[in-house]
Amino acid sequence: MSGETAAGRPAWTVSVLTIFPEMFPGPLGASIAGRALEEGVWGLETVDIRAFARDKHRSVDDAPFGGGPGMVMRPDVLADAIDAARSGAEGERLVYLTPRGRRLDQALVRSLATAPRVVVLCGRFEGIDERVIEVCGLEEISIGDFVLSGGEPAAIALIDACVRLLPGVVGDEQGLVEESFEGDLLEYPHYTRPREWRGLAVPEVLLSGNHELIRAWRRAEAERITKARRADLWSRYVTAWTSGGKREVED
Ligand code: 9WO
Repeated sequence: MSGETAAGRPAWTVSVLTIFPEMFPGPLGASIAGRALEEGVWGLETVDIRAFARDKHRSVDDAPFGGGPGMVMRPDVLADAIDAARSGAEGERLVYLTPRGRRLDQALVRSLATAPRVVVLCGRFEGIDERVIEVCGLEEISIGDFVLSGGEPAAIALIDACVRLLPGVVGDEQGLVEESFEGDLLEYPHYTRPREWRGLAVPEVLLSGNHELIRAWRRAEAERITKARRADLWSRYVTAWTSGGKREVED
C-alpha cells in the first residue's frame, strides 16, 4: 500500500535534470501527487545542470555551429549531468522532452510508471547538442505539438501522469481498471447537484438508480463524443473491440 521497497526507498523515482531546479516539485508538491511524495510512495531528485559547467561563468550553452539564432546546450556538460543522475539500474529510462519526440500517450505513461527509475532531461534555449541524444541513448518524448520555453512544464505533466498510476496513490483502483479497459474512449459527461441549474436538467437516466442502464448510457455517450472528436481514437477502439482481445468484457 505504501509503495515503498523493503529498504524504505520509494518504488518509483524520477530524477529531473534542469537549469531551473526551483521549478520542482512545483505543482507536484500539491494535492494527490504531493501527499504521495511526502509519504515516500515516489521519489523526486533534481540535478542542477549548471553544477556540471566547466568554466568560471558556469555556462551550459554555446552558439550553434552553422550559425543561426539562439544557443545550444553543450554535450559535455549534459553528459556529465546525465551520468550523475543515472543509477544504471535495470529498467531505468532516460528521457529527453522535445516536440519532435514520440507522442506521450497512456500506454507510454504506463510503461514509464512501471520502470524503477526515470531520468528526465529538460532542455532550454534552442535545444541540446544532437550527439548527447545518440551517445546517452535518450528516448525522445513529446507531450504535444507545441513549443514551450523549456522542457520543465512537460516534465511536470509527464510525472503527474505516472504518479497517479502508482499503487496506493489514487484511492479508487477500480477507476484505474476501468480506465485501462476504456482507454481509447474520451470521458462521458459528468453531472452533480443541483438537479436543475440555469434551466438545464441532469439527464433522467442518471437519476434512475438503474446502474446497468447508467453504464450503457455512459458508454454510448463516451462513444458518441469520441467518434465526433477523435477519429484516431475511435478507429483504435473499434479495432480493439472487433479483433478479439476485449470481446469477453463487452456482453
Ligand atoms: C525552438 C524553436 C525555435 C524556432 C523553430 C523551432 C524551434 N523549436 C524550438 C524548440 O523545440 N525549443 C525547445 C524548447 C528546445 C528544448 C526544450 N524546449 C521545449 C521542449 N519546448 N517545448 C518542449 C516540449 C517538450 C515536450 N513536449 C512538448 C514540448
